[in-house]
Amino acid sequence: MDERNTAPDRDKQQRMEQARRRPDGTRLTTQQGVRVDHTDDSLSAGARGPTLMEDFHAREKITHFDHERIPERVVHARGAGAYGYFEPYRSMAEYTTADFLAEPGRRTPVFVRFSTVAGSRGSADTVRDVRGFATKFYTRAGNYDLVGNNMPVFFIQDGIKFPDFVHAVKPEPDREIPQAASAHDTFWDFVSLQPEAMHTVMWLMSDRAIPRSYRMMQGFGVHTFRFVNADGRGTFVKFHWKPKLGTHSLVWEEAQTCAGKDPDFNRRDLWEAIESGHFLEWELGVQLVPESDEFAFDFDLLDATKIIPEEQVPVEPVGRMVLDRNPDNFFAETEQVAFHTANVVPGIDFTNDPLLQARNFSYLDTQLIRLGGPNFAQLPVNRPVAEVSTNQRDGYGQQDVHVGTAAYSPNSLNPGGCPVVADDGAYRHHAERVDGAKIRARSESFQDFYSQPTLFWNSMCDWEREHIVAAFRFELGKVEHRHVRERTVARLNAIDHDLAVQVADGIGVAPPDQPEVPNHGRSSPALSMANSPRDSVETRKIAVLAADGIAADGLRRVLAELSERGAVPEVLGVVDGTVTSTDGDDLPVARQHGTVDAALYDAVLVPDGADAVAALAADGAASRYVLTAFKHGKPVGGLGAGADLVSRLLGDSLDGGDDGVVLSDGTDGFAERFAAALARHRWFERPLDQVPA
Ligand code: HDE
Repeated sequence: MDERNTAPDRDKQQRMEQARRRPDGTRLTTQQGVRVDHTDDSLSAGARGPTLMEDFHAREKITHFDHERIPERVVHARGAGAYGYFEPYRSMAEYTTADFLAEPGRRTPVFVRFSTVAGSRGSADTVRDVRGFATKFYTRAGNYDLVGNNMPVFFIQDGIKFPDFVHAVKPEPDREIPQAASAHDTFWDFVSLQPEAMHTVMWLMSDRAIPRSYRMMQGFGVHTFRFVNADGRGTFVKFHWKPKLGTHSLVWEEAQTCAGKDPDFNRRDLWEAIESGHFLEWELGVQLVPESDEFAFDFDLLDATKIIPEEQVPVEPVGRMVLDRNPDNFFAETEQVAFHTANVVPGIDFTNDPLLQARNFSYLDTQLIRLGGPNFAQLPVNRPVAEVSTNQRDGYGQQDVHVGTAAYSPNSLNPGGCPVVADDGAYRHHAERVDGAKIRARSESFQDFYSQPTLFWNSMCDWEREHIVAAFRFELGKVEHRHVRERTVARLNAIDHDLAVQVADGIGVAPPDQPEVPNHGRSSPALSMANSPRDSVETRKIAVLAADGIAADGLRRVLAELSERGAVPEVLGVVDGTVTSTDGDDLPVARQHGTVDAALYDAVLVPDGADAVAALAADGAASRYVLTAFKHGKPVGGLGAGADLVSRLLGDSLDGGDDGVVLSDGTDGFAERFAAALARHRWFERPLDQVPA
């Protein structure tokens, strides 16, 4: 292997290794390294007497415990992270001096944290919310943080509105209800009064807000950033992460079931994928806009509530990111990782986007309280692989022992006057010319709030629209104040009349008579998840229903073939343990089906075996697997007697034919057909209302 390509990666993990503490072969000690032989009873004056102050072991143990918690993140409290690397396909030197983008194939270590936004640290993963997608690149020129989301736009245009927005979406302050949900009055009150929010609200009501997996969601830098090349030439840039497995989501009913049956659904999926060697992969792409085109669009590049449609400026592939290592300790790494939009490296600069400018203040500020002082950059997960040499000293939790007398610049007392202020490789701010009167006002160029929400709506396919309307009805149906429902419908009418009427009909509000403005009719196919790649079964989970009397022989071959293609079948028993097989060789059960749910799987398969199928047919919960999987658009498979049961359960729903329901008498060719169905992800075209589940 090319040493040059792996060295920085090895560096980060080697450095982490110095911090890792393993229990292997150790003896229990105090923090001072004094060995302890008894940790079950306090030191006391007699067996029934008072505990003694001098019990330093008990005091240290309890004191440390008392201080174990730190404040959770004020937003994005719930998250999960992983390490990996980024490698460019090509050099971007024409546009940027960014060292980590300079050389094809050169790996830069990364740590990524995915998160929800509104919920507390212990909230469920599958709530309707934006997902954070924050990447720390440990580059040789310093840490670069790309702190993005899974949606390309944001609710507000100016960071000064962020506290208002977050207060509106967080649980209502008198009763602290609801947890991790936007379906309540204060959220809808705020966004309907703040029409700049409507574009992101459309994304939030779409299935993008309930990703199937972190591995199957896009990431966006959201703001327009700036590349700067060696000649000092700037180029506007928008960052995109495209998942190798395509962009796929749950449906709302499943998301709600997951929140109860497995609140850690996305976190577990991330962990298990890496542990099983199914590493996560995204392609980094950029939309590049020359500075001369700054005003070439009918929106402002500095407005974070706008996208640049991909059909207008294509996304150019730059490189790929692979996540291949789980953290060793959630708190030390995932909780203490500190991202900051102002962590930039030479070649990457900001724009005057007023949302970004506020973020450049907020992230450093928030870490000071969250991580308890100014030395959090020394924590193992945050330490750069680049050399660090500052004149900053002392502070809580200082880890470094700075040698020498002069902690200032310039000095002549340290050897060579170090640390010297050097030109080579230094960060240089782009010399953008700025001139203006001090005013507190929103730019005129930020005032079009509706064209892009309309573009988004127009770009959705039928089932995406149905899901959006259902989401609005659910959320607004939870809003107590009628005038808030009505005002929201009025806002929707400025996006699309049909959308407004459909939502109004579902929430008991009078539908608007006529459109507020005609729909402009433009669309952007890249926005529809229906156009995302659907060609892989990798890590797709199949619930295989089992009971005594299963025909395991053919089934084993089918499951082996599906596993070879990368799918993950799991045998769910009516009872746990093993099920007896018609071939006499018992089949191990992964778990009892009541401990999980069809919502946690991508497909359901009912195997052959008359006795087994009779037992499944008599078990209402097992039948529900077939019915709800079908209702949620998933592939359903049946072999032999299992195929008969599926036909019976789905009855009339199958009349028009359904390629997502794969039924077969024998096992020949079954795995291939089932895999093709699985790769497509969902059949949302099904007439779902007729399904009795
Ligand atoms: Fe954040 N945001 N944000 N945000 N944000 C935080 O920083 C903030 C915004 C995003 O996994 C906080 O360390 C302001 C946009 C992610 O650790 C805080 C504004 C985008 C994460 C903060 C925004 C994001 C955060 C809370 C408006 C997408 C999680 C804890 C000006 C581009 C990072 C922390 C992680 C976290 C402030 C808007 C993404 C308080 C003031 C837009 C992914 O600093």
